[in-house]
Amino acid sequence: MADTRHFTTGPAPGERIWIDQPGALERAKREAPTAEVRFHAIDLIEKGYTVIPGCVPPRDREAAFTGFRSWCERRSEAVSKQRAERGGLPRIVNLHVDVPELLPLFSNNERALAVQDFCFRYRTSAYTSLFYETGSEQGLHRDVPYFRTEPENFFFGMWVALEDVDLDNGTLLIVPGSHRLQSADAHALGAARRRRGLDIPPICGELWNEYQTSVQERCRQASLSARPLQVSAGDTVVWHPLAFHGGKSISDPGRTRMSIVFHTTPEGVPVYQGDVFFDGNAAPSRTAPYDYKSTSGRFFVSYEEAYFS
Ligand SMILES: O=C(O)CCC(=O)C(=O)O
Ligand SMILES: [Fe+2]
Repeated sequence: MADTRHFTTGPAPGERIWIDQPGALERAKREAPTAEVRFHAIDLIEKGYTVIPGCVPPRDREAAFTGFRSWCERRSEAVSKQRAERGGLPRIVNLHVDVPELLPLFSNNERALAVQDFCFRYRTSAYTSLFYETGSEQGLHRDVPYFRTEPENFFFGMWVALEDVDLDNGTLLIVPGSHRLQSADAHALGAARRRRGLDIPPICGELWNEYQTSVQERCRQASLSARPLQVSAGDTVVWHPLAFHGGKSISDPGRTRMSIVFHTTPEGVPVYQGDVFFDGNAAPSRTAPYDYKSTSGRFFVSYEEAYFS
């Protein structure tokens, strides 16, 4: 079922996602196909994220748990080793390629897809996923240095709660309005590193920290702070590519926070990392080199297998 596609539709070079352009609110009100899509598009434009309640029915969540558990059983040695060494199961990258029961959380999540299709103005595909047994407990950040699409800012975080999330089991944290803040100039950060004789690798802790610290500082100046998102199993959160977000630490160590986040793009949009994001001279191709597969009429990038990260 591998389908190496080169999509001929998709954003043009230099195109900006319409929800970031002047007049976006009016356009959302005018053009949204349904009241629900209008509501969530306005949320994304104004707050930089939206919570879509009750998107995934219990049977899809149960199938996801069963698929996850049997994947763990098939790899019981590796799983036990990870749990022992890391003090818990680390996040799993692209588990959806090994566990087909996870795919409907993306492809049948029609209400969340309708919002993204409308906000992209293109059909939504899945680029990667992260499966969490416990919360990420990750500091506040923007995803853009890891997901530098061409053209820029054509992705969403599509995060599905597989169980209820409250203040004790590691909610998502999001800073409302942070998607509209300036940051340090990423190309200037990269150029400063080059002047010190260093290269710009795809993943660079130093540039990442400099960039995220600059966003944190802008949030402080604008008096914007992080909000914990308490959600119910089956809810889906969609965030803007520039939303500043992270994961709260789990205060009840006995609990889990099962969730999966898909990073979505319009079909055929390539995704680069820091070597393009921080390099003003990079000239990325606008053609995605990936093999896509399809399920229920939706494309997702296919990978060899899932891995711990
Ligand atoms: O699930 C979380 O806690 C955060 C995940 C995240 O930051 C991401 O997928 O970009
Ligand atoms: Fe993130």
